[in-house]
This record gives sequence, structure tokens and C-alpha cells, in this order.
Amino acid sequence: MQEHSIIQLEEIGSSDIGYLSFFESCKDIPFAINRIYFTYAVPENGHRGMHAHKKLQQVLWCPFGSIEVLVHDGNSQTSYKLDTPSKLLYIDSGLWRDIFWLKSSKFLIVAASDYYKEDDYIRNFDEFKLMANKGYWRNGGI
Ligand code: T46
Repeated sequence: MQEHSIIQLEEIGSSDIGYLSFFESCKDIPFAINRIYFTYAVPENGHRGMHAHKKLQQVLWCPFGSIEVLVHDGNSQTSYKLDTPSKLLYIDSGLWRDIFWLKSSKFLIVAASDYYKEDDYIRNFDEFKLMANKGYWRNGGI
């Protein structure tokens, strides 16, 4: 079963002085970070993603604004809203994602387990569903 879940970060501070949150590789998130990237200036109602990854794990973080992420495991879909700096969304390999910008000109920051590799992407939904339903990820990506 490929995992996806909200990770609630610790918030250190108070409303008088502000807050500090953090996440550390292999402690607060379940992988070591090899890449950080971000998307920005996406127009309101912008739609990105529309793919799955064979091996890559990621956490998505929206420090300003509001983003909806739909995660599909090949059978069912779950909706997440990222609208708080202390909230991350963990997405394992083998999960399709659609990302919708509910407000424009905001950042989506991503920490990823590996370098950019186009051959890790599955950009066709029917191909993804077939792989998921044939147990590609249950069998360790074979
Ligand atoms: C994901 C969502 C949340 C690079 O050259 N290096 C990179 O590190 C990345 C991420 C992308 N690219 C190139 C590949 C494409 O030519 O940038 C172009 C746009 O990438 P893409 O269409 O995949 O962008 P998004 O916003 O749809 O998806 C990205 C990530 O690719 C993806 O892994 O989960 O953000």
C-alpha cells in the first residue's frame, strides 16, 4: 500500500514572537532529501502535476496560500488542502497527483528523495492505473 498523509510539524513559539517549525531527513519525514524545488506564480485555478512516480518520494509544503492536492492510488482518490505553514503532505512513490492552485501567486515547495529523472515519471493515467492494479509497487517496482 503506497502511503500518503499529512505530517503536522511541531510549532515552537507563541503569537507574541512568532513560530518556528522544521523537518529533518529520515526523522520528521521518511526519506533523505536530495532535491528541493518549487513552483510559483501559478494562476488561480492553475492545474499541475498529472503524473505519478515509479520510485520518488516527496513532501509538499505550501507556506503561503492554499493548494488542493488530489492523490489517486489506482483505485480511489483522497483530497488534501495545504494552507498552513506547519503542515506537509507526504506522497510515496506509486501515487498519481493532481494539484490545483486555489489562490494565485503562491509557492508550492517540494522536498524530494532523489535528483530529477524524467524516466521516473508516469504521465499517462491509464498506464499508471494498469501498473497499480497489476501490483507494480506491491512487488517492489518489478
Ligand atoms: C510533482 C509536482 C508536485 C526539472 O528540470 N527539474 C525538476 O526538478 C523538476 C521538478 C522539473 N523539471 C522540468 C521538467 C519539465 O520540463 O520542469 C518542467 C516542469 O515539470 P513538471 O511538468 O513535472 O511540473 P509539475 O509542477 O507538474 O510537477 C512537479 C514535479 O515534476 C512532480 O514531481 O510531484 O511538481
